[in-house]
Amino acid sequence: MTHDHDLVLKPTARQTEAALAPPAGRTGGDLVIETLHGLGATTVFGLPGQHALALFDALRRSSLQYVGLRVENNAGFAADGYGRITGEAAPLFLSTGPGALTSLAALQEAAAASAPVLAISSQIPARGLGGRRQGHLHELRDQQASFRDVVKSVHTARTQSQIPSAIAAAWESALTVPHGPVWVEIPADVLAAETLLPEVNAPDALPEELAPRPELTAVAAHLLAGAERPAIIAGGGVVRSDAAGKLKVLAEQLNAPVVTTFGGKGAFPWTHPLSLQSWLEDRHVTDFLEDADVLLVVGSGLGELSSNYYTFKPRGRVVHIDADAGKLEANLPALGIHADARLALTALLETLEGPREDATAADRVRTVLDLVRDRIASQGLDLEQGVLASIREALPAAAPSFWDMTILSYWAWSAFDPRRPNTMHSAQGAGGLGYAYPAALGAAVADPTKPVLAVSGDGGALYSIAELATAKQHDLPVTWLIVDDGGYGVLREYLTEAYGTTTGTELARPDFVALAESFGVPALRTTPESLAGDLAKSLAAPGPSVVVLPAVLSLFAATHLA
Ligand SMILES: Cc1ncc(C[n+]2csc(CCOP(=O)(O)OP(=O)(O)O)c2C)c(N)n1
Repeated sequence: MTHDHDLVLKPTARQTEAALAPPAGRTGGDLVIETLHGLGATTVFGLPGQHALALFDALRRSSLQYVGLRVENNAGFAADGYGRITGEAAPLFLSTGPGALTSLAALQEAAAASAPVLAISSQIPARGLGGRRQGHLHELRDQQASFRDVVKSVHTARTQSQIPSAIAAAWESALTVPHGPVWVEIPADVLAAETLLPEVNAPDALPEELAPRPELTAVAAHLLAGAERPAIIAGGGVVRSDAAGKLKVLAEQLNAPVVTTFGGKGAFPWTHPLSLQSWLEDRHVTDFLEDADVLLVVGSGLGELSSNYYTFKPRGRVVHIDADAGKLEANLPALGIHADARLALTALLETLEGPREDATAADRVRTVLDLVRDRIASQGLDLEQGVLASIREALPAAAPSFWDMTILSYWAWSAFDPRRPNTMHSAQGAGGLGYAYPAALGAAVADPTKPVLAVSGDGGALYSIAELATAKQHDLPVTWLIVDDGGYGVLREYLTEAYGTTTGTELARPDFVALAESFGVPALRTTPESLAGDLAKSLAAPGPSVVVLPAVLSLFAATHLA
């Protein structure tokens, strides 16, 4: 059935005039750029290659800002950081074969964290597609196959006329909830050939809304209204759908305590009387959640880290809202509601009638948090808590922070107050090392008015050390805190715990301060005592900086192993 009365199909006079007289010297690369521009992109991340020359050459003719990184994996992380901060699809230009494949780990994180990244890669010339082994440089038998398991959707443009549609479809896919990375590939000859096609004008891409089914929210609202001890687990979906405000109103109306997952940091105010913060790796919190008679899980898949390593066994009814249908009931039987967190919370607020009174909720929350605090205090980990407190003191409330797979981050997941929604990010989705610094650079590109903090260990820092050059080239206001403990500290702990000794974890390192300075990036060595002041100064200074903290930090004891 068509609804052609709804559409204006006749080109305007200006569209016709422009279409009949396109500028000369355009290529397939220009069609890509014009489509991206028409879709609203302003910034492109990437790294050029021989097959992608026309793509990069077309950038020169456009108003799009280009930020080149030094390794494709880092470019992917930068696009992820940009996508998380802006909520817009972040274009990532890659070349065929090795260039494309080097981005895979970053795209895995974007997929796990639902970050909208639009990867556009070159491909061998079209006549070689389909597995013909013509022996092109960078040739893979089936390049797409390497990405299909990682990204949300794969799109190919075999001809120039397919370029606008392929990119618009990919854009739509990246921005339909759950957001995620998508993959477009275009053969080198299609990109390079001069085009006779008119300039791409107003391409359409309308991400789909995912509203909850009313019969399900009716049941969910009924359960919550009648609960005696309701509780809420809020995940990254709440932050991504910009629903922290709705969640706060709902929690207050229900008098329901809220715990935020590591991906959902900032979804609920840390110091709110109903806030259980994010102490998910603590048995006291797990016990509290298990005791809820109705548990609302919103925007979290209740995976390993959100379920205290799958030890969490709720006894009440579970209402599970998630935009990813594959995650509904993947871990627990529940009333599953396949929906965007914001729309589902809105539906619940519209359905619930009046507040649920509960004079004890805030007291029960305080009791649990006291138990958690006492347990941590008994472990003699003052250094770690002091370092986290210094970072919180130095970091402005609105400034984003990006955390690598390092011991201090595992502390921060549970213990750091992010102050605002969508300010604290890590690679907790896929767990790929080297995320923090390039993602922080992407965030600084997205909003250069705020300082950004990246936190890495010495091991993770070496994954992205080359990006000091990118930070310098674009004068990005990122302060990089490197905690140098002489090796892969967390694996040193794990190996020693499991086998009594450690192997492969001790690392020779550069002098990070001298190295940063050689890139033209100001750097200093600090101590736990001077950290707060040194960080605050570095964050307040314009442009990039590095702060190195030599320290051996320990993890807190995990209760799921007890
Ligand atoms: C790409 C990738 N490779 C390997 C790992 C395994 N891994 C997790 S943490 C870690 C060590 C991190 O060391 P460092 O950055 O120095 O931080 P620390 O543990 O010392 O605090 C490694 C190798 C990983 N998560 N990702």
